[in-house]
Amino acid sequence: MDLTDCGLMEPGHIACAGCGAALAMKMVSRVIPEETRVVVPAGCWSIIMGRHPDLCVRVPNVHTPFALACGFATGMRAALRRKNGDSPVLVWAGDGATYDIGFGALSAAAERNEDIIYVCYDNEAYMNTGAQRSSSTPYGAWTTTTPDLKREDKKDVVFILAEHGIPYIATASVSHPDDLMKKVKKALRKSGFRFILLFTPCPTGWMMEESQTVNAARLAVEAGVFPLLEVENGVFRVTYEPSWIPVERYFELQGRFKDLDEKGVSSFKERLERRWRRIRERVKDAHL
Ligand SMILES: Cc1ncc(C[n+]2csc(CCOP(=O)(O)OP(=O)(O)O)c2C)c(N)n1
Ligand code: SF4
Ligand SMILES: [Mg+2]
Repeated sequence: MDLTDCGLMEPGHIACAGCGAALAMKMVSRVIPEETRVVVPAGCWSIIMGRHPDLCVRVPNVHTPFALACGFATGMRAALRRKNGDSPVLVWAGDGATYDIGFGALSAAAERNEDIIYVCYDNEAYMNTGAQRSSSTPYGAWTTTTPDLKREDKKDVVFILAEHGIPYIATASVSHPDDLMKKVKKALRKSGFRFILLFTPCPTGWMMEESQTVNAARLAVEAGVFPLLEVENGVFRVTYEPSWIPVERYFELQGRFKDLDEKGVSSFKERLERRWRRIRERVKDAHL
């Protein structure tokens, strides 16, 4: 990847140094057309985007409350269609907005198969308000609302959305930019409700060196913690086979897992194996 190519993003922005969500937008903005309407529910990106006219991405964008993003995008796409416009409408939402507070509206828009692209930048907590747990936060992670570490699993939003039978779901990571951009391009070529989950480490909330963002994302993929997948009309495909490095190498980089003891690490590994068994089952089903 040519790191000097910022796509539609301006060279400066006000995210924390090493922000994975800012890096992800840099990649996405290299492939979306300039006329893409971007809908941003509350989250770090409400701030990062900047104030008109000093926006850090050269796209028309609108800020909405959490629960309104999908409804707003639906109406905007309908209005554009009436005007014979073919511009894509893209929701750019955090995990809190996606997995929790906006989930009802997301499910409804997916069920109606609205013609929008929904991208969730997943940093696994409510970062803009100080790292509170979301249902995307993984088991064993420290957040300000799980001082004794989270005891529940990360919600599997890919499986849930797959049950909606939407045309396209993909997961991608900032550690694999070509794969990420390829999947966004593929989503742009399709119509109907498209969902992309982007793994975007947050050095601030994960208590990690800001230089380690891409490294952490890569280790998450190689340890199988963040599977790279595509689901087309309910059919699962693993797009990258992890090398199965020990999950401890991923944990080591971050402060949020530092209190997870041996028993906790074994439990994390068991959960991971269970998750992959479910993925493999779905891939196998696709070949029956
Ligand atoms: C209904 C509602 N509840 C709470 C808030 C406060 N709030 C603003 S941003 C935010 C965090 C959003 O988290 P996420 O969607 O994961 O995005 P991130 O901040 O991590 O980028 C919260 C809780 C709000 N704006 N609206
Ligand atoms: S808190 Fe995290 S997600 Fe938010 S701007 Fe900083 S690094 Fe990015
Ligand atoms: Mg978040």
